[in-house]
Amino acid sequence: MSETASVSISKHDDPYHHLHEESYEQAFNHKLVGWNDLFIVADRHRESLSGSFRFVLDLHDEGLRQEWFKHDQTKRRDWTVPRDCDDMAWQTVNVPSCWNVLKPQWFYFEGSAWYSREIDYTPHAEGERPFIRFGAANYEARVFLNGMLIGSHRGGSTPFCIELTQHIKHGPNQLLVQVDNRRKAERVPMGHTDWFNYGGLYRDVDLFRLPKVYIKDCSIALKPGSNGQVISISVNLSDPVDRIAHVDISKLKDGITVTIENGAGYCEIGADPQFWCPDRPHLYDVRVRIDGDIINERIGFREIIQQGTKLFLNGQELYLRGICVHEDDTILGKTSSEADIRRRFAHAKSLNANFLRLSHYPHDERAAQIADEMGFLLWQEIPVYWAIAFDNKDTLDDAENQLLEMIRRDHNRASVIIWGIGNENDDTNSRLHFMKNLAVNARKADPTRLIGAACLINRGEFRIQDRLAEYLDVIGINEYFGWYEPSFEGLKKLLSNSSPEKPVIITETGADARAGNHGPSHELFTEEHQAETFRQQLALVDQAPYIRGFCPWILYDFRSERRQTGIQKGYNLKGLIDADKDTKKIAFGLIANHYAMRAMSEREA
Ligand code: GCB
Repeated sequence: MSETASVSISKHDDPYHHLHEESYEQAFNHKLVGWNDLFIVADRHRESLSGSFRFVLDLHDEGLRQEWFKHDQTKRRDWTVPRDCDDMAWQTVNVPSCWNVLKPQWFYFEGSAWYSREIDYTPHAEGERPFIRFGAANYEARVFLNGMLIGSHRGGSTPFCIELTQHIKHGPNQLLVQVDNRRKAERVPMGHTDWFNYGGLYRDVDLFRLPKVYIKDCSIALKPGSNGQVISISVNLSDPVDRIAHVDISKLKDGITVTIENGAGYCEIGADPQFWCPDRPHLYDVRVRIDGDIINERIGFREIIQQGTKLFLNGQELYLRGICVHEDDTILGKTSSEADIRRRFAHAKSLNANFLRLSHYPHDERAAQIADEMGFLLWQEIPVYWAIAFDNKDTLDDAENQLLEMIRRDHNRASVIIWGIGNENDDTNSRLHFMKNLAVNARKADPTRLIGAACLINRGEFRIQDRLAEYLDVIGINEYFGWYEPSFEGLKKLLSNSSPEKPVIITETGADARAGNHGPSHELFTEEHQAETFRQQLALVDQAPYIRGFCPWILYDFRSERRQTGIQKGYNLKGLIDADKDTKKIAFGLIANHYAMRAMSEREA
């Protein structure tokens, strides 16, 4: 029996119902879209839906509680009942963007916000299937079209697609998107990170018109273990139909046919492609065609393998001269312009690096495309960062989905050689189970790349030791000797106590320095101290033959609310370059010289 003594009245007729309903969110936790809803974008024509949106912050989730998305467009003077939402009166913002950097009073906002715009739709072809694709929304998004929830998504850095065919009408359609960037204990990442929690639709939004049966995914790569002589091609269609796919790899092999049965086809062909590598990033134009659909990709053929403690690229021993980078900008926040991405790679080039760790979440998809063109090797990762609810099945599903979305998005990019499945996670049983699952799934989804994680060391015994290593191809180590642990004695012990069976990359090391702050090399936060830390690090690390890569933390200073001293002022200052993305610190030159010498001695060897 109800505890409230009121007459029974349907919630739809009760104007006060939402005031007392605390489980309102449940109604919106379905229609989850994920990795299997993504389609290959390649060079497909996209109609941009980015640009001007109406926007409002929604601190109390009134939009969900009161179902704002059901409102029609009636003007205020014609309302018959009062409303708390009038999207025609909201402010206008430009998408993509992070709301935090649009207005000073929005800087710290963590919660729900709503985006609204019209989509004017007229079909171009009979039977076309329209899709909306979001480059990313941090963290959770719920998409409503014409008053109905049509899809929701979790995960702040991967794309998602929703088919509109059943929901869109000819003429104007009302699109509303709720984006929620609240940090939650069961999410990936959870509450505690060393980067800023930007919110919003911060990557592009596009409309795609796909044919009735379309190429959903297609992967073209050297077959592992074939000595670079076999190319494997798999094609998956949107529907379980039989077709023939025609594949042309320009200047290599034309007229390849792939028989597709029940929506899936696979073939292997003998070939002798020119390899893709950082010095000669050769890309082939590849065309894949079925009756009614066609895509063009640019593919580099390369083989990355791990053998014992060594890495080989196209049969050549490989050392990774790396640098880590975040997506962070004083003006744009987490939104990356193409110019910004190109500047990162240009700085990496002048550092004489051949490798970037795109930390700590999947970066803008143009990063891997540009790395393919410019010849950089990449580590891409998902934000399984520090503490995660490792024993929560729902959290594992979320992490797995983000991993598979990242792989789906970028598996044709030659530059990506390592999928990172986590960063500095405590070696507990539940974490082992969780991350072992991720490793197994990543390998199954993509056998052409290595699996890595940035691990912690055994602090008690100063040894490289993590039970997860058994499931990895590459062991990343984050160590901060010279900074959080001022003495280098621990690093000496660590290096001599360890005899890993797999290659180790120093996935992070560094020290904070404020650009322009000079002083003696023992004084913390000076450029001299940072440079000296790297000098001593490199001198020690270079002696360990199993260390096959070095990745300073980090290219640019970046926003982090954890950093609140008078010198940090909300910034992590471990960049080799200031947050202005221009002013180089002393350490930049030191590492650039070191990498140049290393590259030269490798060429001479
Ligand atoms: C780490 C984390 C990274 C931090 C860095 C630091 O180990 O992986 O996200 O920003 O240390 O500066 O402390």
